Amino acid sequence: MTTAPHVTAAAPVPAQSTYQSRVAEYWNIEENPVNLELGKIDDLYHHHYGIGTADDSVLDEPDPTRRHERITAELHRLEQAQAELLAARLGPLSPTDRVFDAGCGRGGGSVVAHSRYGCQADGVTISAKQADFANTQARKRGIEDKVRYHHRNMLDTGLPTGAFAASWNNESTMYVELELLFAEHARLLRRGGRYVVITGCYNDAYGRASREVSLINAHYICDIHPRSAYFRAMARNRLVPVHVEDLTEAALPYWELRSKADGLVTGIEDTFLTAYKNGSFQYLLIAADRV
Ligand code: GPP
Ligand code: MG
Repeated sequence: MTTAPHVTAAAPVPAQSTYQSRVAEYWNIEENPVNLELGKIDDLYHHHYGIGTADDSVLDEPDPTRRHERITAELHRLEQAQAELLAARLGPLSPTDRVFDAGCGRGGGSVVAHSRYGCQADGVTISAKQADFANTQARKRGIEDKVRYHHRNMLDTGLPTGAFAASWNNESTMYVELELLFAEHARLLRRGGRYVVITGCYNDAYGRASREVSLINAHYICDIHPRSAYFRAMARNRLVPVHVEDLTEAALPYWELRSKADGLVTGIEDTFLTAYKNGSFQYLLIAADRV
């Protein structure tokens, strides 16, 4: 007697969900002057906001061209301060250490970490355009052997297990499920490694997501998590917070200045200011140890 071979066709699994493809599309065509003009000042291209006291005298500059240059430089200085604050929490690190930049954008954060510690960095972005841009920048700096960018999904990086001394998300967690994200960070980090996130989260004490939080979600095609979700998902993935800092107050001067920066505004500025001021939205840094 013969039996028919039992063939079970595996259900096709998309490498990237429709949502992820839409997000990639956004970043593949994104060319906001607020990102490109700030970045080209010193070839450090950031996709996050700024913190700290702003020098408002730039607004009083009488010459229009000079005024625009000074506002651009001041916004960049505040964004750079944010990147340095995050990088300072990653260490101590040595040149033999590897770090992982989840949602690396045009690459500025990895360059900041490498410049500070001499460490090797791997950045991952879902946008092929951003990965190409960032690798071109690394080549221009002559650090392409130390700082590499990959067009990959931060939830499934293919990078080696336990190989990283530190990792971070700088304003990129709102694009992914936190449980999946932190499982990947916990896999990549060595025991005792450091994870740092800076993020906008909605405030559980306010209630649910406010109108402003929903507008921010629609603007960037993201899904801002509540503050509680971070701590729950970290606890379930071997990430133990060692430092938590509310940066909401420190974020206001950047948004006040950006809202007056003709030619750089994107239209989301007043929404951020309202969301921070009405208490529905918080700008948070969490540093955690991988145990
Ligand atoms: C800024 O990137 C960050 C995001 C798009 C993620 C959303 C962040 C939250 C805190 C909700 P960007 O620098 O590309 O934005 P923009 O073009 O507005 O400067
Ligand atoms: Mg920006």
